[in-house]
Amino acid sequence: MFPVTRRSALVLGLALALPSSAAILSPTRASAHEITAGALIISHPWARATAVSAKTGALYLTVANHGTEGDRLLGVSAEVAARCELHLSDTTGDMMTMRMVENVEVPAGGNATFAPQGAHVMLMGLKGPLKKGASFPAILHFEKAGDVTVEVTVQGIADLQPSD
Ligand SMILES: [Cu+2]
Repeated sequence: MFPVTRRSALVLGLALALPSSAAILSPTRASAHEITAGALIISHPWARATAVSAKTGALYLTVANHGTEGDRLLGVSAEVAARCELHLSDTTGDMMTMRMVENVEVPAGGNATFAPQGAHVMLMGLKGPLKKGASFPAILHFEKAGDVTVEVTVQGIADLQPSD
């Protein structure tokens, strides 16, 4: 519990005065890096920093589906890039290849994981380098959950997992 001061009481009053529809329509922020949208919980959206001249980058996140119906990630939009593609990675020996897919399944009771060396959201035509410590918004387009805006944190260029 936070100490009840005159100031926090005022803030609380303001929050209660907001129309209740706003609370229902906007995704709930459970923590800074976990966003709930309907049956989906999106965690740790992050991207790797890029070299100054790089034209592509990669965005990673985990989508958990707590519902009883499957959903699908149909695409992603981010202003930092000309377009985003959904990519899967295949490793044969020490060769890694990427291929674009139309959508990524988020099964009921399961999840879709985008992580280095696996599936990722490819940022094509970067408008500038992604700098470590910065963040940018991205909109995830789901078949059932609709559009969900997340804030993507830029981490180190060689990081393998989200840091928070
Ligand atoms: Cu790729």
